[in-house]
Amino acid sequence: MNFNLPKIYPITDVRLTKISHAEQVEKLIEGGAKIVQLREKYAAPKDFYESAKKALKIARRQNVKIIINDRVDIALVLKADGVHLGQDDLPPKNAREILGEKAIIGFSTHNIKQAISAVKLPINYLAIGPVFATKTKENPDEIVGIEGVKKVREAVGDFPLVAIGGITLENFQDVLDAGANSVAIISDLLSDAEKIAEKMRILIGSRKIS
Ligand code: TZP
Ligand code: MG
Repeated sequence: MNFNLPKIYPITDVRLTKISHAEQVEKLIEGGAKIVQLREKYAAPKDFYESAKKALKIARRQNVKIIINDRVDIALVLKADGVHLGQDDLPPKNAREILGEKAIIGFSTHNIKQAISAVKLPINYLAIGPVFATKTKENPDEIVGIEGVKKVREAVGDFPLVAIGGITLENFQDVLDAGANSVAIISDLLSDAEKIAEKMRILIGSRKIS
């Protein structure tokens, strides 16, 4: 279940960017993304399937991994690289049975207790968040802050850890310094569709914006 988690983990959002998942993936790859999660909370499953298929085709050409949010069925049928599941989604154990040993399975947690339980599951990484306030997620859990990331890191040893929620080009390095292997970012990276590739490059180069 070993998997090298890229430092920057972008997640798509069609409502925010007003461009397709495939176009977002294209721009993110142009900026150097090595993994992208496709997150779709509003489209019909058929439409998400169709748009994820296009995004996956682009990612495959560039050897970039695609993780599907929520939908194990879509990940399976498209042979995506994996799935990202929340506390109320299909349990990781069942997703593992469906997708097989090679699939990357990520699992969201929102506090220390959930994070400690998560390391016993057949997952490749766990996510903790929201770290900071976020407008992207409906009904977000309580923010955990930088201190929360530090505590989770201490509690889970060297288990692959993604931090999410309110992470920006300004604060992402602090979150990595607190012990996250990777930062998942939606709005600060995607809010201006014209700047996606440029921001991705800045994040990967770890340079501050001027
Ligand atoms: N899970 C916890 S916070 C969040 C999710 C999906 C939203 C992150 O979006 P943003 O815009 O980077 O705060
Ligand atoms: Mg979910």
